[in-house]
Amino acid sequence: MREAIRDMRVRGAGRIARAAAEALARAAEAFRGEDPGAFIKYMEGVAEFLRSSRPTAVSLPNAISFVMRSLRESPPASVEEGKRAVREAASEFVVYSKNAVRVIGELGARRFRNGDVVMTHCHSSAAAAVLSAAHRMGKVDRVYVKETRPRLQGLIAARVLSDAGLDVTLIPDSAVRYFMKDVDRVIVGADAVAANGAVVNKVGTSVVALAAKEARVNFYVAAETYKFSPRTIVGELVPIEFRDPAEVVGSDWIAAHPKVEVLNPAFDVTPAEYIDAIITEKGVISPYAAPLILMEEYGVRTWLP
Ligand code: RUB
Repeated sequence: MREAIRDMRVRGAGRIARAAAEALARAAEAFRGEDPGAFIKYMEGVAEFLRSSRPTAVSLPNAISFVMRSLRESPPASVEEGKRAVREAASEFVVYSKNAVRVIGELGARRFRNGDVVMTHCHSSAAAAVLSAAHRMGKVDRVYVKETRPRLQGLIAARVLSDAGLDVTLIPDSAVRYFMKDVDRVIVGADAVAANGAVVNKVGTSVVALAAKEARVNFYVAAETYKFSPRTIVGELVPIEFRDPAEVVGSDWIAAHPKVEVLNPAFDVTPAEYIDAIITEKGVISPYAAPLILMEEYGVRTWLP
């Protein structure tokens, strides 16, 4: 699963989180032995290994911590009990996560008006849930989807939204400002939401936000509460993943141009002042209310794993 997440066969922050929870349950089942202490140590190792799959989507460590808390808070008396605790916590997370995406779809769709033309970036299941629900309510028919170089996740969004019945226009990333004048609202997903309301999402998101602000177009983020980053409460920054430059131009081109530096940041940061609302499963909030979500999820203590 770590390899599948690293090479993006499993991608998107929500899917990554659910896959990690399920991988913990599978790893627990595979444990052979009778010593609960050894089981916990083994699971801590698996958790650490999975946590290092990709650095940016905070849903990954949050999902892992959710499952591991079932062992930490009440240490099991037997390995069987430990396996059951992990299995139940993993399945609770997966059920919660899928339901959260559905609720976000319903809550988010209410923010749209009849005839709205929307733009999105990358493929986010949460943003797609909002667009599909808004379409079912007869509010949104047309959506601009950016191709999202270098990995072209926009093509996934284009397929998903077209299958949901929307009229999809696929555009190059560089055409975002050209088409913004035709757009009423933007919606994107999130890999992490910081305590200061900044949103980390697929690289290029902040450029869409800039163009939207200039054109006075509403900019929404669809994000489950497990994408809020507790570490940012104490001022830690969300690490931005830099991926293999070969994803940008191919390894042959890089080899043929040894003097050219090719960089491939996978995410960027959109500050709170560019965001009109964050749609969570617990309600639609201002980005400045991010600390309230973190407070509700993690309490007043500054929780660190
Ligand atoms: C995906 C991406 C998505 C968020 C939210 O990046 O930035 O917008 O993860 O997705 P990558 P979702 O393709 O590099 O994983 O709403 O599905 O969790």
